[in-house]
Amino acid sequence: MRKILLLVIATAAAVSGVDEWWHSAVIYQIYPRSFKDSNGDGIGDINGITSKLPYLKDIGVDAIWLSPIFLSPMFDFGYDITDYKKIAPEYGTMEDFNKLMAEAKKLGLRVVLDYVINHTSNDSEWFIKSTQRDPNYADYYIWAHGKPDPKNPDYLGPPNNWVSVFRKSAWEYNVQRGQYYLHQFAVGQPDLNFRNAKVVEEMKDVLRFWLEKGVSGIRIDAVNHLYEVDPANHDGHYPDEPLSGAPGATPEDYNYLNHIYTKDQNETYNIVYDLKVILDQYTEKQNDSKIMLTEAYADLPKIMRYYGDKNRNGSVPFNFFYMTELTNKSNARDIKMAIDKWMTHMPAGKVANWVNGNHDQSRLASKFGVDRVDVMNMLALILPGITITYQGEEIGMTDGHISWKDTKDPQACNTEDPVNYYKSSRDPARTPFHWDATANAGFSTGSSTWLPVADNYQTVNVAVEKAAAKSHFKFYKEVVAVKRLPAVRSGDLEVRALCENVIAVARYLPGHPVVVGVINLFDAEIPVDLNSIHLLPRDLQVEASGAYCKLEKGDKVQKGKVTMSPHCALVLSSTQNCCAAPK
Ligand SMILES: *[C@@H]1O[C@H](CO)[C@@H](O)[C@H](O)[C@H]1NC(C)=O
Ligand SMILES: *[C@@H]1O[C@H](CO)[C@@H](O)[C@H](O)[C@H]1NC(C)=O
Ligand SMILES: *[C@@H]1O[C@H](CO)[C@@H](O)[C@H](O)[C@H]1NC(C)=O
Ligand SMILES: *[C@@H]1O[C@H](CO)[C@@H](O)[C@H](O)[C@H]1NC(C)=O
Ligand SMILES: *[C@@H]1O[C@H](CO)[C@@H](O)[C@H](O)[C@H]1NC(C)=O
Ligand SMILES: CC(=O)N[C@H]1CO[C@H](CO)[C@@H](O)[C@@H]1O
Repeated sequence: MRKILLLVIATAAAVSGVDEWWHSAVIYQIYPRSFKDSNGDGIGDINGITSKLPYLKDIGVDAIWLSPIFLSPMFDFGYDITDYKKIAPEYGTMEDFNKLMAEAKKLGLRVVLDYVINHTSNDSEWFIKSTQRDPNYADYYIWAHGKPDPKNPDYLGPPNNWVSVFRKSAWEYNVQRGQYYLHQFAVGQPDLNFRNAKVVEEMKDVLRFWLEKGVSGIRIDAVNHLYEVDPANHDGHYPDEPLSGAPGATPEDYNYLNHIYTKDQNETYNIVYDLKVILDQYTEKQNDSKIMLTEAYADLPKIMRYYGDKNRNGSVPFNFFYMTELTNKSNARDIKMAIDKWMTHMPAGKVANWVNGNHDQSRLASKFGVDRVDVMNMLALILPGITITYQGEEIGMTDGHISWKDTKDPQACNTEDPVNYYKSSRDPARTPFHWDATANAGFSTGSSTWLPVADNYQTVNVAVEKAAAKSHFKFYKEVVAVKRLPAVRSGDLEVRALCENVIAVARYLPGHPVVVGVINLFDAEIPVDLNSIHLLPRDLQVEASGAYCKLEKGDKVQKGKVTMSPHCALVLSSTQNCCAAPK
């Protein structure tokens, strides 16, 4: 029997005296523009966040991660930064930020910031000086000469065929400098040149600036877009990318090309390790373990390299496999495979993480269906490591419907297509948070909000779900409490697809109760027999009961028959400690 325990998922051992808080943590992503508006201008802000910290403390989250709050013209809502050390006025002031930090500290909440180094805004002082060829800034960005157009030799076209993530050429001509600059995203977001050591130093300085303010880590945006191919290896030119052959793609579409020169370059990993050294220095200096999260949509072996190895500490790369591999139709086997995939590829001793959504993706309740809100929240919380929750997932917020007229996302506006724009739009996942059933969902006292509030706010909101006997919110909070139990914090993992529609996730730690999460994906009741989970003791009690379960918290059941209501997600714990020999 002890064999199962050898299939140990090693959780990183505690080092030094520092509390490695993030090795089992709930990190809550706040999209500041849509969380809480404190001054009635229809736009969320820092003081709004501060006012809601007690809500987050009450749920039991460990840290908040803030999407960008820095000075920006907001062509891409803060992912285009003018000055990395200033706060966007529509979000507040540095004083407001300091107040947020102080309040968070008082409540024992940590703060993680977005660190958007793929590019600056084009109104950044660095960029303006670069267009003027100021010797200190001339090489801060990726500049290249145009290529004569074969049909019109007087016209210098873009240097090569590269396409922006937001469609069309990734190159924009700058008249002042007489050259093209690279922008992998919007025109107003020139890419920084990370082959320039001064740029790297500059960005390290930004990191130290925020660490000095006491933040507990960073999330690096689009990290795999940081480096482009080194032109020194291509006769001083940036070579064309090969065609992908994607059906239906036109030369203006990002998926028209195979991005071998603009993504996933080897230098990317080293910069991640280098930045982690700075975080580790502050871990020691402030006796507060600093986390680095990295975002990269890439294949699994590439993603795992961000974790680092024996010689270099790395980051926690976001696990997007739930979002990319699972749908509302996935069965128990599909879910088990998605979990196993991450756990088996992750290097030993590293910390796993589970992501159900973010500001770039359809919301959990829309992607997986409202029926599966408890299922996906429970999985993210009960599996080992870090739970990332995007604001609203805890109450099952769905995507809002945003008309073409109200559309704000540049990725959608750039389609210039009033019919199909919604396929590219990230606005539906960014609508304001639902606090209660009052006007603007309690998000703002203003006459309008930057994006319209989703129309189901009167039934899906914090106030209603807090008052209800059972709700997604109540279940979420119960499972956060379960995450603190020793077996869930640091125990071993066993995942079972018991049949097409039932999945069980057991967590064991010798000397402690076993915790098992059980899920019924089906729309009918299923009597579940957990006897095949041998190390699970016979007598169990309900620790957390999803919105659709008949069983209540505190109910006693035996492992041979657990009656699972349709779409029920349930957490049980054993009344005996692990791991007595099975009878
Ligand atoms: C650092 O923090 C840990 C955990 O919070 C505490 O136990 C330890 O005493 C602290 N060490 C120092 C040097 O302050
Ligand atoms: C920045 O780019 C935007 C278009 O995205 C343009 O309207 C604006 O004039 C540019 N600003 C500068 C300083 O180049
Ligand atoms: C990138 O690194 C990998 C793994 O170390 C290596 O196999 C590969 O050849 C490198 N690629 C380039 C273009 O240097
Ligand atoms: C990695 O991080 C740990 C914990 O902060 C630290 O003790 C260790 O020295 C670091 N390792 C390296 C190679 O920097
Ligand atoms: C699943 O999602 C698809 C695509 O979003 C949708 O058309 C379908 O109705 C959903 N099915 C269920 C059972 O929710
Ligand atoms: C993956 C990704 O797109 N990351 C960010 C890099 O910058 C763009 C443009 O500013 C952001 O929208 C992305 O979120």
